[in-house]
Amino acid sequence: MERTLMIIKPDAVGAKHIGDIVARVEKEGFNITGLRYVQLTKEQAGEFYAVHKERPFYGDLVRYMTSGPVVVGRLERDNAVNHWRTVIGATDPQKADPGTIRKLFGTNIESNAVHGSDSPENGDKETAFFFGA
Ligand code: FUP
Repeated sequence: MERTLMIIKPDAVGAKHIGDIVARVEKEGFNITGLRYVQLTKEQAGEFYAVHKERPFYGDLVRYMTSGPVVVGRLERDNAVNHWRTVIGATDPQKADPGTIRKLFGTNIESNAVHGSDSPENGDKETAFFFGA
């Protein structure tokens, strides 16, 4: 079964949308095979977003992702990566389609409510980062 990593980011946790988002995950047919409430360290957030290290927004992104607790989840279903990316919508909530999680609960391109892996390979890698192989 394909896997993707969900992160409910600090803005959405702070705004009490954990329940809404987890309910949507189940409604979309995912099996939740791991779920954890965590405060990321700077080291963890920095490593998780290492591919963006050279980007101008990296420092702010790491600061934001450690600004409060997050919920990480391992989501499984067929076509998990693409299905979850469709459900969450575009990176910038203002450009996201109506009904997507980022449109519903995101604030801006940084505080965009949720994460989803961008390929099946990264789905395996990112879920292993938090839940082991
Ligand atoms: P996505 O795959 O939709 O999460 O988007 P990216 O991998 O391109 O970006 C990862 C995260 O970096 C985004 F969720 C938010 C942050 N980001 C910014 O803060 N500013 C930008 O211009 C682009 C991304």
